[in-house]
Amino acid sequence: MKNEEMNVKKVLTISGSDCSGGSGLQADYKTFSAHKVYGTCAVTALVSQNSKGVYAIQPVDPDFMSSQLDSILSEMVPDAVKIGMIPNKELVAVIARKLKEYNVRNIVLDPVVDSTFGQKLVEYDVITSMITQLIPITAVITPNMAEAKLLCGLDINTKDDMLEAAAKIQEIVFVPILITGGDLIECSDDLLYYGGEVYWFKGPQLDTINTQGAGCSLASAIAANLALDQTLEQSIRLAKVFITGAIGASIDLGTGVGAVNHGWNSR
Ligand code: PXL
Repeated sequence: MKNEEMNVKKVLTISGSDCSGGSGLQADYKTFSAHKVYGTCAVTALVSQNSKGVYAIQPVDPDFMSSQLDSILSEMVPDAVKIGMIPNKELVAVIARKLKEYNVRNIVLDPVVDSTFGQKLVEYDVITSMITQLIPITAVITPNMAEAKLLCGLDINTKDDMLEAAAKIQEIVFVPILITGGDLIECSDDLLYYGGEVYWFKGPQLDTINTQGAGCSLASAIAANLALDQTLEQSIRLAKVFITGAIGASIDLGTGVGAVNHGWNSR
């Protein structure tokens, strides 16, 4: 049977490589497999890290990024795209240009800035370039509370703060905004905000530090669900269930921050 007949959905991740396997494109690929979609990847950077910290970052050359995207997109337009760490504005420009050239849709952008350990993964002007060039073509952006603060300048500690921040970000970019609430104290509810409409996706605050890859995996699960023809709201709802299970079954690597477990619901 050919792939077309089996109707395998394809999802592209444009992300950094995390050699420790917890986050970045490695987390995205595990998420894609758990959703039974076919993954492709255009690597933005090689990140040397483990459960205790980030030690070196090697961004790819913009021409190489352009070539990776041509290689993939000239042959196979994906059903959805997940974008994670983009280390510099030159790469933001290439990615935006190529996604527009190939008219790619269902783009989920996780505006990654810091690693789990608080170290910067991207240059300071990346957010501004994303706002002008990349965010306008996305189906949803998925900032955590710290990233949302960078987008709008407001301190975010509570659910009310999340609402205020989302409304402010909406004035800057008119696309759906999902602010993830993993850093809330009492719960980890996520807020979807679009055009004044508000949806809360409820989640418990789980008692673990092993959350490496949670943000990456949530965004790639949303992309996988969009590829599988779910609505945005349903894609987020399913992704929230997936990531809550994966954090609940997270893997203690024994040294620093452990990783979420993508296989939590398979045998
Ligand atoms: O979790 C954010 C993130 C995204 N992408 C890569 C990373 C990290 C965190 O360390 O290494 C490649």
